[in-house]
Amino acid sequence: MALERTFSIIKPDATRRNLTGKVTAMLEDAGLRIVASKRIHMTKEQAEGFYGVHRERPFFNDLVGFMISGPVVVQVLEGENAVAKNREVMGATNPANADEGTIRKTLAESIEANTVHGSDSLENAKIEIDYFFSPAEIVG
Ligand code: RTP
Ligand code: MG
Repeated sequence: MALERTFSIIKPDATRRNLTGKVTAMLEDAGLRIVASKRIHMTKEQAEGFYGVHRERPFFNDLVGFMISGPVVVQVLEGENAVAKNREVMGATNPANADEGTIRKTLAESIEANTVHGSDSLENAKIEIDYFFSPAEIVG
């Protein structure tokens, strides 16, 4: 087992419904430690850059619009197999397909307003952490 870091976003649908603490508690209950956290309101340019891999997807403009519709909480999570563990506790992208007990099954509103983002690989985790955090902001 490897100690990993992954990147998480508590999305605008969750901050709007005052669910920051509830989502964070579900991450902690899954064995993940919050080693960095800040509440920000992304600019359009920041969101477009972050989701650059999805630029050609039909949902790209809607997704960027949603992600800048309110504040988000960006976090670095640390733990054994943190990338896979976070994806597991998040549940499937579409909450209708997510397993019982997952964050998205429990809290998400729709396939777009799905409460959380989580890095899908260790390689992307590093890129995404560096996109939002300086090393001094992460305290393990
Ligand atoms: P995420 O990147 O947010 O952790 O989610 P994911 O890997 O499960 O999903 P991904 O395919 O990477 O899509 C990124 C986000 O785009 C929105 N989405 N909307 N309208 C749609 O069909 C659609 N599909 C995806 C969701 O907010 C998804 O989390
Ligand atoms: Mg993704």
